[in-house]
Amino acid sequence: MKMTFRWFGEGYDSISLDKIRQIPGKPGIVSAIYDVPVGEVWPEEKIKKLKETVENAGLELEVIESVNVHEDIKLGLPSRDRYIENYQQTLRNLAKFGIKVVCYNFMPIFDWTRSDLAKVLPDGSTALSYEEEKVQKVDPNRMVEEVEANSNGFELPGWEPERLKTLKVLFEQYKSVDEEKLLKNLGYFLRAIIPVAEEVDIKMAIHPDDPPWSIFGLPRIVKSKESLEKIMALVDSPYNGITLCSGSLGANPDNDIPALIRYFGAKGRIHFGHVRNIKIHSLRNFDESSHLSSDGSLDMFEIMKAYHDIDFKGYIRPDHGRMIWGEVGRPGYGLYDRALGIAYLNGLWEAIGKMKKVC
Ligand code: DNO
Ligand code: MN
Repeated sequence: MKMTFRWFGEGYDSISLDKIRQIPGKPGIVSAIYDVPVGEVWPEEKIKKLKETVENAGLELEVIESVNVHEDIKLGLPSRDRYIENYQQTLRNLAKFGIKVVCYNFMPIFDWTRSDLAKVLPDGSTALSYEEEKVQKVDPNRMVEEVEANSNGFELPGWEPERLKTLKVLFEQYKSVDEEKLLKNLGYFLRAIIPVAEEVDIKMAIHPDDPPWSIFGLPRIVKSKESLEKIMALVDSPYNGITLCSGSLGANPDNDIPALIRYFGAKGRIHFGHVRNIKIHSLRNFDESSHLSSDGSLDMFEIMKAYHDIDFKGYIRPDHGRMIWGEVGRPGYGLYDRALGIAYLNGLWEAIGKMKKVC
């Protein structure tokens, strides 16, 4: 297992690499390029600069999260071929700089969705939270305004103003795309992308839908064991893999996270693990909690044990964290709680390994 930490890049993240380097175990960096419009090729010079910035700080960059997929690809429009070619070229460019894993998602229009970006928890910390009633009642356009107003001036991944400007048109276009069609469009994309990924040795890792059920009437196809199985079957190659996000999939209690890790891990299909906890209050209502098992609904020991048992050699990162100790920053991506998450996950990992030697 290689522990990592998401960093949004110079000018996009208030946390410096110097601080990340001081987290116990010195995690690797997971990052992306944000000033290239979705669908365009990531130029070599920009990738080189990112790589050098990370390495000059004494850290490693082997994982990209995310190379976003243009909506025309998800919608299956004729223009998709041009964007797919660009995506192939981006992979080739990334490979030249030692990138090993590319995370992406196939969620229509929105990346993750929450009803509250700063819900005050009983201990005074704030966290991202999801209440089904609030989300389903809201007009998605209003939601965009609220996200912008509450994001502390940061541009949140998946909520880029650029993309959101065209919201109405997008909703109209998705009227003719059901889950079956969306899966077909993913298949079309993967059949073009995976051969390139194989050629340049980059593992593709799809991130589950967050939350893992339909919102705003949009189709969702990455939400359960069955749906992941279908996606894996679209192109039968280890390069067609998964970012197993415990907090996303785990929001549906029917998804048994340790079992999913064992199942897809044994097939060599998990390349990236997002390990975070959530507290489920009732069906489709949850808060993001600290990573600690007893603070949430997921058993982090069982999750880390499953990774240990499959001898996981891929990358892991704490996912979102709460805002604690007065930190102000990008919702979900503060330094302190994620660093605590790393210390805890590393602690579990060490204990699991040492217990195995004793027994
Ligand atoms: C949610 C987060 C997401 C993720 C993207 C990946 O659990 O990890 O923001 O980064 O959806 O494309
Ligand atoms: Mn995640």
